[in-house]
Amino acid sequence: MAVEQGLLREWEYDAERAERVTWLSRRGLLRAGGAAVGGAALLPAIGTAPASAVEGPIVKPLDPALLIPQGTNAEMRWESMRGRGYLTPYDRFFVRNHTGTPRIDPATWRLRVHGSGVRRELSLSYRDLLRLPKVTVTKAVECAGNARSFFDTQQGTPVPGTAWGLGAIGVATWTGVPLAEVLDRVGLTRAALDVMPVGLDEQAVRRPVPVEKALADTLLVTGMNGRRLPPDHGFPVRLLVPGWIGVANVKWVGSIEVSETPLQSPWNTTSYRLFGPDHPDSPLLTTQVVKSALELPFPAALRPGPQWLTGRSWSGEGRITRVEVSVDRGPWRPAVLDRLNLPQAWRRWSFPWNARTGRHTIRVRARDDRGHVQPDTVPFNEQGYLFGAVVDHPVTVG
Ligand SMILES: Nc1nc2c(c(=O)[nH]1)N[C@H]1C(S)=C(S)[C@@H](COP(=O)(O)O)O[C@H]1N2
Ligand SMILES: [Mo]
Repeated sequence: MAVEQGLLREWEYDAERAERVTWLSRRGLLRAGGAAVGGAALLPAIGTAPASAVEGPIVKPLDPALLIPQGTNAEMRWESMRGRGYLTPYDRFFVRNHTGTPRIDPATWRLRVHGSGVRRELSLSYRDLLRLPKVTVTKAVECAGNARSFFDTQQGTPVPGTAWGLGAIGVATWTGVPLAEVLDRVGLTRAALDVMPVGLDEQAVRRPVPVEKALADTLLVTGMNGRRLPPDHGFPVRLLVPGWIGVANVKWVGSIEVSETPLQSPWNTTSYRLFGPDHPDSPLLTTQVVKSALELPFPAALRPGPQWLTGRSWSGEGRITRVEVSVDRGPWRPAVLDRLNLPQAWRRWSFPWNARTGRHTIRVRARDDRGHVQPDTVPFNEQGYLFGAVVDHPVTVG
């Protein structure tokens, strides 16, 4: 279980304490409670009986200074992260809803775990779940289509789908029950293969993860940034699949199917794969690629003179080890990296720039500890996923 052991110390290092973490790992403390819930929770599941949910638009206020409306979704404004702490505050955390946000009553909600891959079915209430051992981790959730608009504006190959800039990402502390704890209680069969959480939204958004990933570090999340998980982000319970594309992190989970045979849904067959001539095998998307963003509006306007450009870089597979900046296609120069560098989250950096009047292009490229470096272009795919190329950020100084 990947618990961030160093979380508290890293927080103390962080200057901005506004979204201070209050829920640190209580795994030890909750052990006894976890054992006690076993008996009460192991009631046979009767039918599916999902909580009835009324679905509507995004619930939280959408401050135009913090978020850009994108249909049923909202994109974080990167300039709203300048000078902020490590975490993305709730008020500007992006929202990606295929349809809308269902309002779910935790009193009637149940989580049903079933399928050919479990020895006995299980049905948990919200209270049952809260009594299981919990951990807190700091991880990014990022849409597979983040930065999709650059397929059009930078590579001249428009793609359908939400035309995100770079703001379909956020980093939060997620508090939840390791999915392994629940799968322990149902008892996996030897041949258990796929684990599919099903959302209680209109389309029942669902996408399987392999049992290995489900057992490794996947969480059933009930808390975000030290508070109860908000409706738009999946209340009462969402999945956190660290490092994987956004859609794996299914919100409003009502049931989980464990199967001995491969599971399919629209979200792993007709979408969230790479389609196109450059991808003859149509690979399934799992982990996220390396990206970087400046904490500036797009395009940006700045005053002339010496100043610090700031931004963040991230990777779905690990930690960021190098960030370089190029002005007007000049030489790549290293940025100054912040010490705090959590895997599958992001790393903040800054770059000194003496801005001269005129139009400029700022480019940022990062490298992760697996050796992945942001390329200049990415091969086309029809649905515009994983745009990890260096972005040309237009800046006017005057
Ligand atoms: N049930 C459900 N889960 C979902 C979605 C959805 O529409 N319905 N959207 C997915 C996608 S595509 C992304 S990118 C993330 C976004 O999480 P957020 O809205 O908390 O930022 O949730 C995922 N989980
Ligand atoms: Mo997404």
